[in-house]
Amino acid sequence: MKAEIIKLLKERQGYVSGQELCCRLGVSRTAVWKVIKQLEAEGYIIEAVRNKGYRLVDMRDVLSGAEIESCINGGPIGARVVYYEETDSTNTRAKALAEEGAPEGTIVAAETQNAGKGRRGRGWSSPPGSGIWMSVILRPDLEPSRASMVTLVAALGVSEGICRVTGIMPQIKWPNDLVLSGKKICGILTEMTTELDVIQYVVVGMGINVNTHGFPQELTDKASSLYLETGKTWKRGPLMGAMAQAFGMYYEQFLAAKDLSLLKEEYEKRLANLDRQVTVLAREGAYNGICRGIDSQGELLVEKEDGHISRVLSGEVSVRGIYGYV
Ligand code: BT5
Repeated sequence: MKAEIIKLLKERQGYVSGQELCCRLGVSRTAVWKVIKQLEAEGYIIEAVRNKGYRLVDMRDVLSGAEIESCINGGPIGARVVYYEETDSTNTRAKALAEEGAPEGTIVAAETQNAGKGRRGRGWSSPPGSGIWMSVILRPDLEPSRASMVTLVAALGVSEGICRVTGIMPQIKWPNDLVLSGKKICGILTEMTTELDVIQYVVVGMGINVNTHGFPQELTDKASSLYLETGKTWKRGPLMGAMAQAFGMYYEQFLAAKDLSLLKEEYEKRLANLDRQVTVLAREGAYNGICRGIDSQGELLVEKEDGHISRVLSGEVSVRGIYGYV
């Protein structure tokens, strides 16, 4: 009910009458009034005028389950939202919920993570009040070997969601980072559980630095935030809604093709590495080449000095630009 009230207040330019809220939600005026009081305590600024009703004047950057739900506008991502003030890692929580049967599209988000995870055992800095730390449970009907492509689909969705809200389009550093001015503003961690070679679920975790004013010393050279790049603070709920919608749209296209053939062009438009020199740190040794895009399986195409194109599988290697972080 709370999410529906927030949504109605946001959609309406003017007043929403108490009567309308009661009728739409099938609850008493007192119940509506109680929710309005709760919302005010959380940071929504609501004007109440006798005989007119309630009007949302402004709001702080509130993050809550109801706020996130109110920002979801259909599509496969966000059918259910689970929110924690604090948790260890939203990926860990999402995996536990998936084991219990949580449906595809469930979003698990937290105000702060005390054990945020990066890839290969690395950590992810997730302080309160500044970022989006969220994981999405997916249950794609695909061969497990195709699941790593979901990371690229998510990167595209997050980039597009940010673009729709802020007007700036983060570039993608293949396969899992979003960058602005050569610094990382988002990282993605995809984890999968299979049984008898069938995907049980995929959890895609996204960490986005939104209103971060500063980073721990070891990150200052390579990390940035939407605030630092735009000079403005952004409300996280609408950003999450836009990301969920864009990710959902691209995810449906990915499922239809079972690969990235429909998304390759869109991905390459944002690919920070494109036509730039990259160093591939392969198991058999490092080599240099020019990035020529991705193929329909999401592999990075790297042209070696002898003109041969090698296909780099995500997870097998890491790619670093020779100059700077990108
Ligand atoms: C990633 O790993 O970039 C994946 C990060 C995924 C985080 C999300 S948050 C929601 C969900 N729940 C989780 O527990 N995780 C996911 P990787 O490519 O391994 O990068 C990790 C490295 O990025 C670290 O070793 C640091 O150097 C750097 N780093 C840590 N925190 C950062 C931050 N907030 N912003 C930018 N860089 C950061």
